[in-house]
Amino acid sequence: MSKTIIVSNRLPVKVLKNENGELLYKPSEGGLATGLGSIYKKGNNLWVGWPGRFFKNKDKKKEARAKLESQNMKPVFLTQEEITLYYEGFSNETLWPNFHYFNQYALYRKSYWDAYEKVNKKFCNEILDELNPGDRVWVHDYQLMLVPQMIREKKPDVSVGFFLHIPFPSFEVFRLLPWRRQLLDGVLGSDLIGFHTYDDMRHFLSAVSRICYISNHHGQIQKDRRTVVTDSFPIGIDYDKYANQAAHPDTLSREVEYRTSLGDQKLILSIDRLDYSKGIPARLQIFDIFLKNYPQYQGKVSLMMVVVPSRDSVEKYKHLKEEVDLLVGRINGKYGTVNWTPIHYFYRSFPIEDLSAFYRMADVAMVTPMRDGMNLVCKEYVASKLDQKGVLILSEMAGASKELSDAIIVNPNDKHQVVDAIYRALTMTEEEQKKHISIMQKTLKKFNIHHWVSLFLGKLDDVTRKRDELATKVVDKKTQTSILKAYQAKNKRMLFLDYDGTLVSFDSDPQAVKPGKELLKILKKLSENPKNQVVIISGRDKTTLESWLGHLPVDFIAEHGVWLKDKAGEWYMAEGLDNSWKDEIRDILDIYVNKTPGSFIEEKDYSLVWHYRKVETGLGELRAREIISHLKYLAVNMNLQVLEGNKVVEIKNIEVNKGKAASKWVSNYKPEFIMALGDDWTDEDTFKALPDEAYTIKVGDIHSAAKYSVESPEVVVRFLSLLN
Ligand code: GDG
Repeated sequence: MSKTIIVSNRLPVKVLKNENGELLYKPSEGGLATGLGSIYKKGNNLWVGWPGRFFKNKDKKKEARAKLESQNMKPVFLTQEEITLYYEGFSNETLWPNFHYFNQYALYRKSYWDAYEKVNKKFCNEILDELNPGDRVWVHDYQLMLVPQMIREKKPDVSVGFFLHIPFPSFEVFRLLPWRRQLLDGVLGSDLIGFHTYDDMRHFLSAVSRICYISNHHGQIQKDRRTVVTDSFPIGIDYDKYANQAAHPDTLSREVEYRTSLGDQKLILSIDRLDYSKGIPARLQIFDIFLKNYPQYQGKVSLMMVVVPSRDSVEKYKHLKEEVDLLVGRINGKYGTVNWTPIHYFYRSFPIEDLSAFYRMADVAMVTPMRDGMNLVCKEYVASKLDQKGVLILSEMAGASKELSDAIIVNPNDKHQVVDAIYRALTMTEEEQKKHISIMQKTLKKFNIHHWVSLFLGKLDDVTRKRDELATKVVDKKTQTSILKAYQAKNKRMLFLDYDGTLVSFDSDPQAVKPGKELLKILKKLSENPKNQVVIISGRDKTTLESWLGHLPVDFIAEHGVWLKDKAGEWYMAEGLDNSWKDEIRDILDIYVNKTPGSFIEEKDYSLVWHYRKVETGLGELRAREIISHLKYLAVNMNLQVLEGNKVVEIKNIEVNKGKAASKWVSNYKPEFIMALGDDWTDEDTFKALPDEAYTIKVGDIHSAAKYSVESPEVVVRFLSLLN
């Protein structure tokens, strides 16, 4: 039976040791562990990750492995050095600051990168040991970006999903990373890549287009003849867990206890892990300004600030801690009285019962990170408001702001805006509070963590199913034999062969791809066979085709069907063509050439082509859209077609089309066996125009109207050499 393997840096359980030296297994309370719990605990499914502890003692290691494996977890044991370089180093001192737009903190160290690659490989090897055909793997987060491609190389047929829990930065920031290409290639080994927001996905696609030179179509990327799908899946929380916890007697008694000691004060809550991305110092400065600008609230409102220790061995985090300590001390010293402490500051974590009591008590939650992939605290706050009284102030830089538009959305850099937001929150009527909280609760209840898991895995299954359907198109040994058999069984055969990209590979110099000896030998043998009629069907001009292949007994369809020639006859032009439109269209294209450096017009007998291969990425595409919309109505009236190709826009007579020409050949000669090979969008016309029984074969991309697909011109040539 096929299985699902979840992969993340950490297992959902932490291995600890008590005073007696016995191992303890502490489950994680995180949302991800809950959401994926229903998956990895089932059947022979598995969670692969680091158990959070270094093992020197072999027996203890063995013991931990056995215990974890009995609970469907497979540990990846890492050394102290690996954790220092791969996790604290590359993950948290290179990727984390870059992805959160704190590039000034990013360290580019080769030793970090080497360890990152090595540990990713280690994870991959552990996964490969468990993988069978038909299994699916779901890799999580920035620590493991190379794993998808490493798996793909060894097991091309498994289904791999990747989810990024932190933001994906804009291209201008991402490009700063020395290993940007390797990171993208690593993730592109996936079938499905998920992000929290559409903006993250957009940034990723832009980086792929600019760094790997692969464009996308509606978020789908074609890579190595595979489709990689990207989409946005905003993560949710375990809604019921937080709602139930808020109703639990333990929570209520803690709330009463804390409320009594706080007295009759309004409470603003702030909870974060210690991190510069969370904007903690700015939040303190904002509270300072608030108390100064709204002195009537001095003695009436307190900020309860929970900062959970994190990464405190890293220098930046130590400095941040000192900065926060200093600011808290300064503000409390400045405004505090015997009866009132402005900031209740806790540098530690709390059990969920306390956390839930804080959520219940807080009149306002201030979630103002400078950058956050999603942020779950704000969602947990909303879910805990059983009486729907409370106000959420939420940074627009948190992924959650895209869903929770009923919060007071602020820019955390605009301190005065946030100060006013606090005032607005403290003076908001209960009726308004309830209105906003209830709308947000409805969203969070529906889009909970279970919904997220099933959306992602459902989509991964869909994507893999489509991939497998397409894979049946690939000409394997069996298909090849059946095509050869059909070919040999008939005496009147017609073979349509496109030239560039089909018989020969592309070259930036179009004249450099003259047919070589080998290809000419194969074409000679094919065309001299009296049972065959070979038709070269190309967009190239007739002069070049004639000079390269004119000595062979082949037919020609040149310039996409403008010029035609039977093997024994002379060149003639397709009927009903007209050139009078060219001047007017050329004038329009000139406007775009003048405002787009690097673009140029190519003039063919019956078409005009605007090329933008050398134009800045993005600008060329924008101008192409502009040209297409400019010509939309004009083209119809002038009986022209506007076609978009690979970095070109081609305008030509509606009558000119490879498909029309191919149909004409078929109806004139009535072959018993038809085969057509082509690689680009102009060949799609041929594939569509030919009768159902024709063998149509697309070279390169697998998405096509053709019935079959082969990888490259080399494969085509090998295949043609088998036809006799
Ligand atoms: C990433 C992304 C994205 C906090 N203090 C205590 C405590 N917590 C819990 C909260 C919440 C979790 O920690 C923090 O969640 P975040 O979403 O803020 O951030 P991360 O999980 O660190 O990181 C983030 C997330 O992945 C999911 O994709 O949202 O943007 O950075 O659940 O409740 N829990 C307990 N005591 C505390 O003192 N028990």
